[in-house]
Amino acid sequence: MGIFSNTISAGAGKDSVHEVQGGRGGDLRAEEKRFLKDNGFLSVADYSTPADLDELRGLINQILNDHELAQKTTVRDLTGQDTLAIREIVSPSKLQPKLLETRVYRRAMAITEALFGPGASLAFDHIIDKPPHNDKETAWHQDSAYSSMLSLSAKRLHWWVPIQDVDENNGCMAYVPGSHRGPRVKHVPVAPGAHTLKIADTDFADKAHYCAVPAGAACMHLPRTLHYTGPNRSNAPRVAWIFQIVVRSKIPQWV
Ligand SMILES: O=C(O)CCC(=O)C(=O)O
Repeated sequence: MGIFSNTISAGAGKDSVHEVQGGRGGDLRAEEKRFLKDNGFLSVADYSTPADLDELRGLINQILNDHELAQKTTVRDLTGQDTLAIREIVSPSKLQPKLLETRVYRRAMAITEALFGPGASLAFDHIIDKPPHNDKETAWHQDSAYSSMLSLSAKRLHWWVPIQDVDENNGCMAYVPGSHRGPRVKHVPVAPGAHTLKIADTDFADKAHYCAVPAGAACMHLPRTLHYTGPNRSNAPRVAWIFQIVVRSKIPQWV
């Protein structure tokens, strides 16, 4: 795959190669790759151009404003209660396939293929919406806790793209550096009968690195990286589109 500084090439497992002009290229810089490999996460502040962000925001807001959303896809509360304090909208790209044509997504495909090789595809996506003045946290967890397949198919990169600025006050991503190299930790449901999992013993939390980033930035992590987002104490919703990209392989590889 050809990667040029101002051009994205993302074959995405198809024969055709899409190209997008503008913005940063379709590959990480050498120091970013090193950081991701060593720490199991990376945030890229200059990921989107203003036009890229407008494109993404428009599509996400269309979904959020759809009053019949709950009839079209699974909408659930990640707190395990029925308050929608942390609203998860499952598979938004099935509701709005144009999400997969955005420059934000195509650049992510190109970057994932540049890291792991050709044949990247979408494994899962969701939107997480934390309403304002909200004391609920997305508990510490590893994505690999949700499926042993996720540990085995380790050529995966999990992307988190906020559509507003984020910091510790409104629930930015926090990661424990180096945790991608550790074991899969024991998880328990966040509430009795809940789908969402958490790690009960969070001694490691004081080692966390909080990624305060602007709207349209990209945070990314590996399947075993320990991560968390805090409460949204701001006056505005905190919304992120999250997508997991996989290059299927029998051979695990951590980057
Ligand atoms: O947005 C959030 O609150 C949590 C996101 C998360 O846990 C993830 O992307 O795996």
